[in-house]
Amino acid sequence: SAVSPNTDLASFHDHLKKSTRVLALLGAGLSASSGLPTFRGKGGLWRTHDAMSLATPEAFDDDPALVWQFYGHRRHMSLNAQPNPAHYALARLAEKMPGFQALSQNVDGLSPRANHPPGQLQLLHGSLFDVKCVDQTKCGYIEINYEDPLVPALAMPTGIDPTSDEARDAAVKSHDISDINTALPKVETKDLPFCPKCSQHLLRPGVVWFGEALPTKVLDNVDAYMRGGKIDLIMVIGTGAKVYPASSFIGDARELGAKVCVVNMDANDRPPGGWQEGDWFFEGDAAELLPKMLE
Ligand code: BJW
Repeated sequence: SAVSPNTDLASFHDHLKKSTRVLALLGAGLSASSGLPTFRGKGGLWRTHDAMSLATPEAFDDDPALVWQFYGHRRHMSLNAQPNPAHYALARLAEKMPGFQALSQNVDGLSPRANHPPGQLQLLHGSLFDVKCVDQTKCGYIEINYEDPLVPALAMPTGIDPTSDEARDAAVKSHDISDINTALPKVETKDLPFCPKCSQHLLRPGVVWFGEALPTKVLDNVDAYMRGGKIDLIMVIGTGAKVYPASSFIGDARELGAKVCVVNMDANDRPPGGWQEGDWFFEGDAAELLPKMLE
């Protein structure tokens, strides 16, 4: 489009100062400088494992061991990562501004660990540390669990990241190039975590997979916020904004009057529908930019 975004920090500060109702849509780029890979970025998480092949209920039905190894690895990396200055800056904004809500697509637990007030943080895609029975209709068991490994079988004995270059090189070296999972130890279904309540079904990560609905309570909270009147600003931070329904909240906020401010390493990652008059774009690492933007 002919519209190009504003890149001037002073005008953003002026607008933020006048704002009382502000949203932030958060994505994997927020946690990138904490050392957690993004989904679709360079060297991304799913370079050797296709997103669609692991983050779906069908994948879990087909090969629960592979999917649990993937999530066991993600839990391990997240627990060993630290919140960065952007997580803390957003948590401080929430403390200062009661009308600020962060809508996070991240499941890594870093915003909660930066003491972001829980009432002002909606975890759209759940959490790696919620663990639940696959049968949420009859059984309904759910627990919060930070054990690492969750069960002994999910310990990675070699310490090799199954999605790493190292693992890929090992697979290539073993001439088993067709099977990039070579570096993964074989895990039997019986050694995976089972539900302690019904003793019948496997436990699964409490995240939202493709084709699944977002948590009802979270969607209700977002709805209630959107019904609360005019919105001054939505910040779109470190997300490709390609995954529905999270991405649709940007347009919803625009319709309620919000100006859009994108913070991203990649200038090609525009908001859905493109730039509009009055948008801001700040290019770079969220961990460096957010503290300056929100101070
Ligand atoms: C930096 C940075 C730095 C890097 N600083 N920036 C066709 C059309 C439209 C929709 C659909 C369709 N086909 C299917 C759908 C629906 C589907 C969907 O949207 N698919 C699209 C891919 C097309 N959506 C769903 O299925 C959703 N459910 C649903 O629709 O339900 C309907 C329903 C209703 C009622 C009953 C039943 C069903 C569910 C979506 C769930 C998404 N889940 C995942 C996995 C979560 C668990 C896990 O973590 O494994 O969520 S997918 C994955 O994508 C994850 C992320 O939260 C999400 C978003 O990714 P994100 O955060 O944007 O990451 P990246 O990597 O894409 O981007 C990183 C960005 O950061 C980049 O821009 C970088 O440049 C930037 N960056 N370093 C600043 N330092």
